Amino acid sequence: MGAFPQTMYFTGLNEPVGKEIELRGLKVEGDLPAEVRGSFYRAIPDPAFAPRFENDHTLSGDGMISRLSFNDDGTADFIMRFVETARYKAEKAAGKALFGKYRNPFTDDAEVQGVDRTVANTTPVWHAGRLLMAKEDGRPYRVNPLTLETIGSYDFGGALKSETMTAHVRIDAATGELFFYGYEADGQASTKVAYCVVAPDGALKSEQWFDAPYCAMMHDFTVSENYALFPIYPTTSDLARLKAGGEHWHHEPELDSWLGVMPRYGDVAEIKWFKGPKGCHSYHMMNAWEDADGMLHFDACLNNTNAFAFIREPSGIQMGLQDMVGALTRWTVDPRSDGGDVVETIIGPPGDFPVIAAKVQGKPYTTGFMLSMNPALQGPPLFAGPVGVSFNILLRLDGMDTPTPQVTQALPLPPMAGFNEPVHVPSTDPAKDGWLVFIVDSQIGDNQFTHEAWVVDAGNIAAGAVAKVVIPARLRPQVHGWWVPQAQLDAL
Ligand code: V55
Ligand code: FE
Repeated sequence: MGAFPQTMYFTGLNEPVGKEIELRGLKVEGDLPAEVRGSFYRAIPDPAFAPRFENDHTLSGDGMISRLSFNDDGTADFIMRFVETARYKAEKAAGKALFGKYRNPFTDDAEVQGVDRTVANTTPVWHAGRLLMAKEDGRPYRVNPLTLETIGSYDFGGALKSETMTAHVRIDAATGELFFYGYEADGQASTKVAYCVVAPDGALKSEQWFDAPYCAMMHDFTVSENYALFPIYPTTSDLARLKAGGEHWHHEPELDSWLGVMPRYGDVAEIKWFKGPKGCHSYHMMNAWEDADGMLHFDACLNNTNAFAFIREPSGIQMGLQDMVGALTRWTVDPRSDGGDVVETIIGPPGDFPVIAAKVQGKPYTTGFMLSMNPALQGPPLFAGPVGVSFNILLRLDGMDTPTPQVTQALPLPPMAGFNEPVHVPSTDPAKDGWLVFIVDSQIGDNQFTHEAWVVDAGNIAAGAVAKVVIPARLRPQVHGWWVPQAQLDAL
């Protein structure tokens, strides 16, 4: 077996681990709130085999899924398994990597041509009693939520036509419907986007295809009470480049961004395109919502370029992390108009991994949470993840339904420590804000790390963890997570 490249993507906390884990009866320190009963699932890319290309990076890693569950006896269990994708199984049988570059099938070994090459590494999605490990370049894999055994590639019982499903779905808590899309829906570098609505029972109710203005990395989208909103940022793909063995994505600073808006139960022919600034990019949106005047607000963690160096560099963009400018940014449009330009307002700090309570998805909302960098940190940050440095402060924002949201609370970490994306756990008391659960990684020595699950009161994040579970195993950085209440697991 070859060695992993000694780049930032495979060293330090990013060093591949490749171990499946089963830890039972872990001690829960502190006071675990009674309503934090359920399972916290996480998606972790972790390549089982050294890549065939030196410039490989985090996003190609085989999907691992972990489950932290809180037990009746006051202990916790932590299990983690590979998602046994067709790609993982083929490489395991060969004892080496067979697939080539990130999202470039033209660089694969001839023997795996036509084999599903998705790695199911981005988000554990829970809907209608099914747990899906999603990655935007393919269809999701269904996983047993109790054992984490892989059931197989999932296509909604044969109903889904799209070859892809996003890792960023939206669920309307009031209707129980799942909204998602798949881009490059019929192949590499295609402009075809499939927009899908799934009934609360898991049946695919509708799938409609439309053309994006160009083939863009459509990582996330939003749904408001009445509209579906599709952002297009100029990180683009090109079939000729792929065939020549190039990178899937280049960022194009001179290209316009767009926001496509359509009635969420409407026809894709009704999409109106609103123009945004050139060259910007966002991975994640906090929410979209309609105000009393019918204006539509789209709140995203926006940057002046793509946050990933492995996308900027092949694009010829000479920009370091220090040149990146970002902010929680609101695009406002009138969905009754025929298009035009978005109205852009900066409403919060730079950062990413926005989190809201499931019940305010798509609705006017007061509170959001996000991760950011602490400008007052007294020492080095933790170097890890696809950007190279971990977020080290958790922020709470209030007044999200006003033109001037404010950061009202913060939880900073010490130097050499970083957050993974929190999940929100609702409170049974509607007057309370619920809880945030997440893993904190800390570097304690040369290539030595600790990993702790923290439970924090969403109404008082500055107080820090009310309960903690030390995970006695080496963990790689997570991408996204999901919280599933115990009652929904008991109902299986
Ligand atoms: C992201 C992650 C991906 C991916 C594309 O975080 C974008 C953004 C873990 O995989 O394939
Ligand atoms: Fe994401």
